[in-house]
Amino acid sequence: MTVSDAIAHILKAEGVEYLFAYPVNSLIESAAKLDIRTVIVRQERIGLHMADAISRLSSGKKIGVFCMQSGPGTENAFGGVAQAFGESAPIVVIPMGYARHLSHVPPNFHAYLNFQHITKSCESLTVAEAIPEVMRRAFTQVRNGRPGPALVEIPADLFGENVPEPIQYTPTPSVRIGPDPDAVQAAATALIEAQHPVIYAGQGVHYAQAWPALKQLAELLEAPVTTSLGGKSAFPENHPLSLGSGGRAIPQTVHDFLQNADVIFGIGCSFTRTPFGISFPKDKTIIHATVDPGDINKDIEVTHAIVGDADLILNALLAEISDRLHGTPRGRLDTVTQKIKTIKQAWLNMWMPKLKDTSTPFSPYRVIYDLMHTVDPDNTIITHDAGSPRDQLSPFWTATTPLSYIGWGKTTQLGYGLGLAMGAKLACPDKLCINVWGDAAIGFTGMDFETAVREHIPILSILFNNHAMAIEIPIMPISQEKYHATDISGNYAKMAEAFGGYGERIISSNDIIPAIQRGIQKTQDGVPVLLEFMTTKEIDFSIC
Ligand SMILES: Cc1ncc(C[n+]2csc(CCOP(=O)(O)OP(=O)(O)O)c2C)c(N)n1
Ligand SMILES: [Mg+2]
Repeated sequence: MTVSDAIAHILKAEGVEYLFAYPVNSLIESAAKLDIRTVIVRQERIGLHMADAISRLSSGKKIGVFCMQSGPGTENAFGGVAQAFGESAPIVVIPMGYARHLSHVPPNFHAYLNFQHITKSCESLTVAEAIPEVMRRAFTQVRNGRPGPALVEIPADLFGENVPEPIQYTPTPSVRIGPDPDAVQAAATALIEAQHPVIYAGQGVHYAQAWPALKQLAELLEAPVTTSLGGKSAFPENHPLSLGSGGRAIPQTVHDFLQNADVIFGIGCSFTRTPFGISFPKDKTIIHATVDPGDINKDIEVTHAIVGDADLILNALLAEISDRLHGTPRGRLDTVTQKIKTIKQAWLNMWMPKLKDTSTPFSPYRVIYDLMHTVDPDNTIITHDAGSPRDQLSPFWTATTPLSYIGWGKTTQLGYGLGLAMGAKLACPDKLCINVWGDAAIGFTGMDFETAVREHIPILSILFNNHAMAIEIPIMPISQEKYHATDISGNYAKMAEAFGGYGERIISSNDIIPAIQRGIQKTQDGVPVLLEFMTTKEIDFSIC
């Protein structure tokens, strides 16, 4: 069996259903032989983003895989791998390398050398018979500990070489790390003694599928819960204890409760300092629970640290705290939830003029509000893009069920959302999968709307077209005045139609809801939809 066929067999054994790819890479043919569905994209980034969504939406149980050619294909994939690394997404990337006699000859691009800093593991195959162990190492890395991309480069001359049969390959395990009992005791004491605890959940809760345990602990402690963008939807945002999520823009509730907190309990999070996440107030008792010891004291000084799987940690804390409280909450619920309700209502009232804007062009906030009240949130998966659409969507979107929101922002590549929505639709065909983006973002990856059409991936794409990079206007006044540096243009509804999808341009606020309803119907008929909303150059964000 050739190396290429052996890899396909290993992918099959690992439960891989899709191979996202861009030619040339002989794995494409080998995968198709074994009925692994190949999805050919229009540029490498999108294939990586789709693979990323497959992994995220299965909590890392199904691994997204992408392959591409040597040289340009591998060079062009850099952004997608870097984004997956930034977001700790567990994907396997299989570039073809130059033939071994050329691998180290300049200026040939060597994946092994160049992807070291944006992968969890990075290896180049040197002899054919090593392929089972090389793949075993890669899959073990993506399935265990902190997730991240694993890269296996296959030099072009090795793809066709023979691997001794039978191939010895056992699918790799996923092992949960349990917490130190002493650390659990200390954290339980701090949480019970806290007068104003706040729980901050990261995407580790999604990967551990620790949603029920998180809810139980919050209810037992009667503690409000916020999340990172990556953790958004880990806790139902329609729950009376939900504060909403934290990104660059945050609901007032997140700000006020964190300022007044005495103890902040971060679960399944890295506490990474980023402009696209919460800035935590100083002088708080911090309990940091993470799967990666490398996170501890990285950005924020912690009082108590617990290392392990989020579900095991939460269950250990639940057992301990429940024991100490004799299984019953202490009667704080009404006070806490009433305070959340009051702050939330005042904040929403302040934003209502924008959320219900009737002007022409209308505010993007109006589209978000109408979208949220038109879709069935429990059966929707939504993602933002970089820039204003993220900061407009994330504070106001109420994510009700786990993994119904794909949040990101450790790095913020314009155009990431489209591939995520497409991958989400493949992973969850019965859900309405939406990406919300601006006209700058579509400039990066919009061509892959054609992939959605060709591959029958009926997503709902919501575009805010304001013919500008509005968010940059305040910081580029001279270049804008002299050379129109923040102006951009395009008719993207026509583009969607030209690709064979459904496109509609919406100019009046009265047409927003009917257009969304038409769009949803089209997706149910199997047609990808792009709704192009002509919006204001809105740059007011909920930055508290
Ligand atoms: C690949 C990449 N390059 C540059 C940026 C910086 N950036 C963030 S948002 C933005 C402009 C966003 O414009 P648009 O999507 O049209 O939203 P608007 O502000 O107009 O609502 C830019 C240039 C980025 N996030 N990603
Ligand atoms: Mg714009």
